[in-house]
Amino acid sequence: MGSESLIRVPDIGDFEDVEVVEIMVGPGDEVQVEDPLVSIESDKATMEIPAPVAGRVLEIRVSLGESVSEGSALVLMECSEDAEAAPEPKKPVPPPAEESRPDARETPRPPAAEPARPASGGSAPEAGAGLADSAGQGVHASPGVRRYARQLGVDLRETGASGPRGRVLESDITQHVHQAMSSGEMGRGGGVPPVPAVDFSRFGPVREERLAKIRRVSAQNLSRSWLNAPHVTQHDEADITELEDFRRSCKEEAIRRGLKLSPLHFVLKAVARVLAEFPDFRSSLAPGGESLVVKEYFHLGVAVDTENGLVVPVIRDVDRKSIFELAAELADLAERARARRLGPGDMQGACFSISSLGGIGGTAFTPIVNVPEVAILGLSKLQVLPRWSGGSDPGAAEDFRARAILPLSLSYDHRVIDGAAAARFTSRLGRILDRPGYLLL
Ligand code: CAO
Repeated sequence: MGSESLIRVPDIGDFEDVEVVEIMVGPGDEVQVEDPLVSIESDKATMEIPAPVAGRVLEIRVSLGESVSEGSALVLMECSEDAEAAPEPKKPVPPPAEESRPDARETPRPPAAEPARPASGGSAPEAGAGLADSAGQGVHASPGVRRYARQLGVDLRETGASGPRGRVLESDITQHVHQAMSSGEMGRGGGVPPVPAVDFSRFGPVREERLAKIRRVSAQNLSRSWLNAPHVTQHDEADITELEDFRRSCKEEAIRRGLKLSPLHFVLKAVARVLAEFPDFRSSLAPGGESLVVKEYFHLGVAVDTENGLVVPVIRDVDRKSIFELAAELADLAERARARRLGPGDMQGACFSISSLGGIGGTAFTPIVNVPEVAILGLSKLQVLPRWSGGSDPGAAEDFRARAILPLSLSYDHRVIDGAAAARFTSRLGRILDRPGYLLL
């Protein structure tokens, strides 16, 4: 086994607090000397930090969107047995004047590799990302090529890589877009008239605030989902009076376990159950749109509201976990999402998502499907409402009972799911939530 090296930000001239915009490697990746590890972006330039040694990536010590300066830890590597000693760090190379354009870029000197110090408590932060990962982590491409891909909404993992040592070139992206357009994949959304720019300062004082990276990434993903999938939302409700009684009866046990049970934890379990009966809802359209890929796993994305924007971490194998396990896992994922400590792996692999605004308010909404998933369930705030108990006289006040009603809003991709199937899905979900004992069957 080779020695360990902690790769830090090298001498990058006058730049400080520069944002990490791409992490091109992940734990386990083999890298060669000069392979790009991380891309950072200042107001003036984008810079790639290349590997100073060959070896295997052990840990990512930086998050997307994090600000770094010279000396900040980036990546822990295990050096190859035959790795050469790291080159001496060189003096800063100030960017030439013409590179102060917003799209200018430079490649700094290779960073210094230093022997890793033992961890001093606490785990290192992992890479974070927005809604869906389109960064193409682990794909080799220059910052300019990555920017070009971002502008066109192209996932680098889906393009060819005809450059030396498997690097993606600009021409690979252009070719990918041409192919997608000619196969009709990008047809929807094409020709959307741009929103005209308005000089708001003509009407009063204004100020401009830069959007957080997560918000910028999710804006792109949400637009892509909205433009590609024809959305319909099915609104329904579930009577969760019994389930609420049961939840309250579990409160002390939950506290003993250091947890808080919310209706969402039960809905997760019930959704996994309904997904088992409705395979189309856990499918994706195959490229070309000629067939469905049905997933035989029950990994569910849960939208988490953070101060930097929306992220959707994924709970795996919901069907195999207890309600307490789901509560613990969601609490951990939400905490890490808010601390920007989610890794890209935490946000991949869902077959269906849930977005709960129940803790905040509202009676219904239309969540946007996290494409290529085909459906998403929105939960609004439960209300205690009168419901007819089925007595002979619907006009009699005693035939109305106070019930805890949970509003459900299921948005779906109408290319894959019909309205009747959606109505059956929410009815079945409502029935299971209405009689939580079904979850035991
Ligand atoms: N109706 C009424 N109360 C509800 C509820 C519902 N449907 N769902 C949760 N609550 C209650 C909880 O029981 C909790 O009550 P207590 O404080 O008395 O224990 C309170 O509301 C706050 O719950 P929570 O939101 O912290 O916890 P959760 O497990 O229900 O949800 C999470 C966790 C991460 C999903 C949530 O915090 C969150 O971020 N929601 C926003 C998601 C979002 O922004 N979606 C919009 C995306 S656009 O499609």
